[in-house]
Amino acid sequence: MTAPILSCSRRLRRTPFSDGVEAAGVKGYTVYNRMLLPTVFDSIEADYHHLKHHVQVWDVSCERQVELRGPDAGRLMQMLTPRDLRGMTAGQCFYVPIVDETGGMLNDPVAVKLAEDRWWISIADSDLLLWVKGVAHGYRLDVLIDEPDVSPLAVQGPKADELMARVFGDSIRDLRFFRFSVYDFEGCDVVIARSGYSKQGGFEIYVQGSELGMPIWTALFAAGEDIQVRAGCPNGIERVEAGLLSYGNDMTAHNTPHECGLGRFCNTHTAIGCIGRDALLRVAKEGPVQQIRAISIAGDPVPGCDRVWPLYARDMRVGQVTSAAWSPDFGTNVAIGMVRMTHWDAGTELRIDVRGEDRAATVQPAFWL
Ligand code: THG
Repeated sequence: MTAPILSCSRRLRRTPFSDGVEAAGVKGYTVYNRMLLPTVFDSIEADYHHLKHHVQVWDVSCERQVELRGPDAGRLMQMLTPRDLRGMTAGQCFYVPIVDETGGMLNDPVAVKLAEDRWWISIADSDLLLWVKGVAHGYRLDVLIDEPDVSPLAVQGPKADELMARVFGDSIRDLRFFRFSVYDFEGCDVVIARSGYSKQGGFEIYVQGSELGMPIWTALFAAGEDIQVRAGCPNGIERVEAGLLSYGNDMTAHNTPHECGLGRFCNTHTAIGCIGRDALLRVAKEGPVQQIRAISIAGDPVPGCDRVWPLYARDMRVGQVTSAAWSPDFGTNVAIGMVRMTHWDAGTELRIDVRGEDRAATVQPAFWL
């Protein structure tokens, strides 16, 4: 039987770079924020090796921006997250858990502070715009909220600095991690941050205006021919090795930031105004009873993880794996799971049900990258 296809229509949005992605031979997509997100070009393993040795250009337009504009923009931003934003200056990016009134995770975006009264929330895969608009309306805040025509294009890999310097000038080498600045591209101002959904280093270009998309895409490929630049995408192996979480897969609104291992991005005591603050103060005092862990799975390469794989200690359910892949560099299956407190210590040996197949799984002391 051949695999079913995914039918595309206008509801499944193309991006400003879709023509380039298709010309580069994209072999698979997922849907993210109702937009196309490539998942594979050559093979996931070949893409992985290339990402770790060269440089790739990723169409991550699906990381949509929720823009906050107006006198109450900063106040609203702090209502959304338990991370204390008082020390954040314009030019900085913060990875911020977004929580509801129960402390449940609604999204795990990157907040971009453009100015005191202007922010972008670079969202993961959930309809955060609706929550933000609802909060602003309910509290009668003086702020405008919309999804602007901004599409991130990531440049990731060890040669990212070299490629970006060729297109945007040598000064981009001085940009610090999770900072952004404005650079010139053919007379247009472009916001570029040193960030991205890999641990290989690189940048994210926030392309403002769809018509600027293909010119920037084409310029990057023209400039990087001799350094093996390729079209790529967030890599399913590398991001698990790195422990980069995927909202909707590794956590949902049923999880607190502490369960997700995002306690280091929470300052719940000082994040005055955060909607989930009281709920989080309660759970932070007790501590979570389950938490995200790196997990190895023994045996042959596992299939793609398209559903929860239950974790057991003998016959007792103690957690679940939600992302997994064969790691060529580490010679084992790497995975991200949520494990109950009684069994989350490093070295704990568990069993996992991989689509009906019983395998050995081990809780790891840390992620691999
Ligand atoms: N970049 C931008 N927007 C995004 C993502 C991105 N939106 C969707 C999704 N990715 C949001 N999720 C993440 C998850 C992890 C990180 C960024 C966004 C990340 N984490 C680093 C880490 O955990 O090591 C660094 C965090 C830090 O030190 O502040 O980068 O990738 N624009």
